[in-house]
Amino acid sequence: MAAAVDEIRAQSYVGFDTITTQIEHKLLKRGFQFNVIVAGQTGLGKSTLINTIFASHLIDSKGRLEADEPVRQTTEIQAVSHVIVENSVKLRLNIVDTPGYGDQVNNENCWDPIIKYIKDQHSAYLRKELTAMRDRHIQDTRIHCCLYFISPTGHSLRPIDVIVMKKLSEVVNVVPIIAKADSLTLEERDAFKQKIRAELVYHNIRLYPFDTEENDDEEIQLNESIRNMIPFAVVGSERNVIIGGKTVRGRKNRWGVVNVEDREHCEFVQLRDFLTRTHLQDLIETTAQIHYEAFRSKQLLALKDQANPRPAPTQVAA
Ligand SMILES: Nc1nc2c(ncn2[C@@H]2O[C@H](COP(=O)(O)OP(=O)(O)O)[C@@H](O)[C@H]2O)c(=O)[nH]1
Ligand SMILES: [Mg+2]
Repeated sequence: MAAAVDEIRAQSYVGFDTITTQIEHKLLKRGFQFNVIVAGQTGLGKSTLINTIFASHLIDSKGRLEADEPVRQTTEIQAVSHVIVENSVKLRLNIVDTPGYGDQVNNENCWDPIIKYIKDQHSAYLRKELTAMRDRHIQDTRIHCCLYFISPTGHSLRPIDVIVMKKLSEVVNVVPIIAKADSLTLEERDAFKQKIRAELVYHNIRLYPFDTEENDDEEIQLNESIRNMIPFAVVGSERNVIIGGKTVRGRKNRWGVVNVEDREHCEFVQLRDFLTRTHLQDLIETTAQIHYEAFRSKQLLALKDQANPRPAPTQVAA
């Protein structure tokens, strides 16, 4: 009996279960695109951190390689592309560095260029999507993640952080980061993290990840675990130091050495894992489904209104 069933199965096998391999093959050939932007006050270590996160991969890139090269003050929004290959998976990484803000006497609208940059990418994508002869695969420059740097004061968010994070969270996945966490003790760090989470709730700032009705229990739990982790308290360094005979990325100070990649010292590894191992795909998907979709429908509605202007309300005689 069992043999007969096997026989029927063998005869009716058409092979569509290979679809996963087919998809994989196609995706591998095309490669993946991931675009990150950094934002926050000048001097918080934004340029340093992005160089630390992808340091070992940036050998063949246009980024700054040696710590001895002069530190360039970031003066304009600047995108640098890298291609990273791991086990035949190709990742095109675009890192967008921004000048700091918040150090002028008048900080009004200092965040505008960053918001504009993000919207410009959405608008470029939409334009390509709408052309009659659109490419089969559109080059994606939409920003998938914004790392937002918070000063390690240990007290609370600055008013400008509240305003800017709120604005940013409307157009992009924002991941908050406590910069230069080596200046806080572990107790101070944990208290500050809790304080910031409470303030985000108080100010009604809704950051990535977003719960949707389609999420299953596993996804809801995963989202909850991210919310309990943010903001990531990190340390960056472009220099190597030697600890116990091993060369590591670190910072030496009067009391000892901070090993950037030691989970006991800071949350750098957690942040890197989050970005590259666990949430890469979700950040990309959320950008397309939530942020870009919102932008797109707003633009298309505006276009429709332009084409068929609504009749002006008739004046009612008094
Ligand atoms: N203590 C400490 N200093 C850092 C850290 N990251 C960067 N720095 C230093 O802070 C200064 C400003 O860094 P930079 O990356 O140019 O900041 P940006 O203006 O935000 O891009 C440099 O002297 C860095 O060496 C950190 O995690 N801890
Ligand atoms: Mg910089």
